[in-house]
Amino acid sequence: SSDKIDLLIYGPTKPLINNGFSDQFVLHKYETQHDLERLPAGVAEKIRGIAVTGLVPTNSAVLAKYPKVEIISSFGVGYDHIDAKYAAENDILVTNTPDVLTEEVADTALGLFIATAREFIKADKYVRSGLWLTQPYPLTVGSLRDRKVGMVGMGRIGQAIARRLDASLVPVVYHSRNPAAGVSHKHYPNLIEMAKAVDTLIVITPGGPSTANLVNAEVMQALGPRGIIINIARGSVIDEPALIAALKSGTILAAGLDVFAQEPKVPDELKSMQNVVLLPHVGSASVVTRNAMDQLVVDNLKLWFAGKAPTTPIAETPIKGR
Ligand code: 8YV
Repeated sequence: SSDKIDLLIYGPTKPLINNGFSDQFVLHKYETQHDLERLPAGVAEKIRGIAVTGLVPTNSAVLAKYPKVEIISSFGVGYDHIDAKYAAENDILVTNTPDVLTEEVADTALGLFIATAREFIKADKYVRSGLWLTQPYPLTVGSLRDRKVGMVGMGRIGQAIARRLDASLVPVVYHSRNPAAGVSHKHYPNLIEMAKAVDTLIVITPGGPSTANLVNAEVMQALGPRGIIINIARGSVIDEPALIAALKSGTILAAGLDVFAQEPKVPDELKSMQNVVLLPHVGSASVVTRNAMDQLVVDNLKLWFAGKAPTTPIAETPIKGR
């Protein structure tokens, strides 16, 4: 009946989201932008909320089809796949899923850093191949013990990574546009200057146009031949062809990558390199953390339609005044 609330569930299927709503809601589920074209006539006009369940493009061309949409509840802390400016201009509230994934992503970042520096994946292959029977594994050139980390980004996840590095007695500094409140580590307004002063970059800054190719050839040159780059943010933040060239030429030593420019496509050149560790975008991908993220996507929508303030609005679309 007309008092039901029509929701578009857009993106990969998530059982906790599909099963999270009472029969007060009518769910319309579409996985891809191509699938959306099969939405029956008249439905788009009724949609009042959208759950975006993955990194599906939710640009103004998509959003313009839903004149009555009030809220977009997006899965993931990063929302570079959503046109937040369009949402703000059109009075659409956008929520994401921060906090519940912070420690998980920070765990992954530290693990990826150690695995890259200490060659865990190569060493694992060494055991399996039986080579250990012939001779011990060579000492690793990489170690956390003689490193200094420059964080590219010092938001909630960056600070959780820095805390882990503090506990590990690894010196930390950071680059971000503005100093982060309450952070005592040294701030570098200039990324090149920081890259010169450290030998490791851990990239944990939002994606999108403002950070596209932020870590470029010049930054890699400044980092130098001991350089290790860990990316747990977005593939777009690093100039990927420049990274491949820098790894090949020895401009830097190694890289640990959880994210790529054209996921799930990973350049063959990277796959054939021995000095990289490659993960399939699993920073937050445990059952416990993903369940918490799914639940937050559901809760934000339910709160809104119950006339309450959703928990985690993005900065561009504050709750105040709604
Ligand atoms: C998800 C992420 O893999 O939170 C993010 O920003 O990148 C990950 O947690 C992503 O949202 C895709 O589902």
